[in-house]
Amino acid sequence: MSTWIIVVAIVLIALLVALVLLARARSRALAPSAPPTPLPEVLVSQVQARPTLEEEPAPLRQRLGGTRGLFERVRALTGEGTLSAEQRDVVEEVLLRSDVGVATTRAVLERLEAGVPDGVAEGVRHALLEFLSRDRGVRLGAEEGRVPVWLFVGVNGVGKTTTIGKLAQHHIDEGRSVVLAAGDTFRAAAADQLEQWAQRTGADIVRAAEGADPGSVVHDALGRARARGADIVLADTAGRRATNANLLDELRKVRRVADREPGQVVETLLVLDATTGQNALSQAREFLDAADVTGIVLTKLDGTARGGIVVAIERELGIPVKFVGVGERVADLRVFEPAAFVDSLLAS
Ligand SMILES: Nc1nc2c(ncn2[C@@H]2O[C@H](COP(=O)(O)OP(=O)(O)O)[C@@H](O)[C@H]2O)c(=O)[nH]1
Ligand SMILES: [Mg+2]
Repeated sequence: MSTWIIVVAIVLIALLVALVLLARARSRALAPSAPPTPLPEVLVSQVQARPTLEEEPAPLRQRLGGTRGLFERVRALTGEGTLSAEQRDVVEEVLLRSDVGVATTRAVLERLEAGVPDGVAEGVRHALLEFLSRDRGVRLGAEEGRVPVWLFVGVNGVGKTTTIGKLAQHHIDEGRSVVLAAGDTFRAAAADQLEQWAQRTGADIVRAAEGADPGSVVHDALGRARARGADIVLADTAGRRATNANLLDELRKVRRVADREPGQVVETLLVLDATTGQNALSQAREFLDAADVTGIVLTKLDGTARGGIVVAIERELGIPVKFVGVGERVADLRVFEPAAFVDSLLAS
């Protein structure tokens, strides 16, 4: 008897559920269908920028998406021969907005005014390449019996430590043994960050307690490198001090130690953050006097940077950009290649 009651109850409940579902389906069918909501732009760009898991280098034009977007109006200019007034205005506005800077923009326009036989975009491409024609090879070897040192300088937060970590991986991939010198002793966290890179890449590291003399860290790193027959020392430095004069003095001292036997500074790389635009230029000028800079590393060209700053820096400072950072992964540190860079902005 009770079994029957349960069976009837289940059947009734099932009927009830079916009725409710039917009613909901009908009301949905009758309701006017809402127009599909477009994805907000910001979400789209985040999804596109999401790093993939593999370390395959993404095409440069994709990493430089922001700057490429700015150059769209130049790429769209048609016609050849002479530059019209409207075309001139477009080129001027785009170059200025992309941080090429006033002086360099003027120089590009002068060249275009002489004629654009292959079209405006091609003319701009040529002019920019002309300003990026320095020798940008890096030195890996030192004198007999000395250990080559790459010294990294730049203000706090520009990407020095990250760049060192990425470069350590590149050197190791090419078969060189690397010693990292944690010369930013301003905060313990700076050495911790470098130590993480050492663990990740298999590089050796020399570090000291917070507040220790950065010169002695570099000195010890050189001793270690020589004892172990390491191929290169990558030396981190602090990007802040109580006053700027202090910082530059300290850099001079660190440099002297790094350049004394058994060490030899073969590259002093000034790291600049591309997103700071024209500010990066004035920062650079301060460091140039103090540090004998042999090359620039321009980081954060992905994101909101306006990549024309590469051209401004190289033309106005006369120092070659040797590496660019286009993201946070190891594969995002690239040897700077002007043709690939300019093509990624101007080729259709
Ligand atoms: N998007 C992006 N972020 C970067 C790049 N290089 C460095 N960063 C980030 O910039 C921040 C500061 O870097 P860090 O190496 O600590 O700067 P440091 O103070 O000069 O040593 C970190 O969050 C890095 O991940 C780059 O090329 N692109
Ligand atoms: Mg650092």
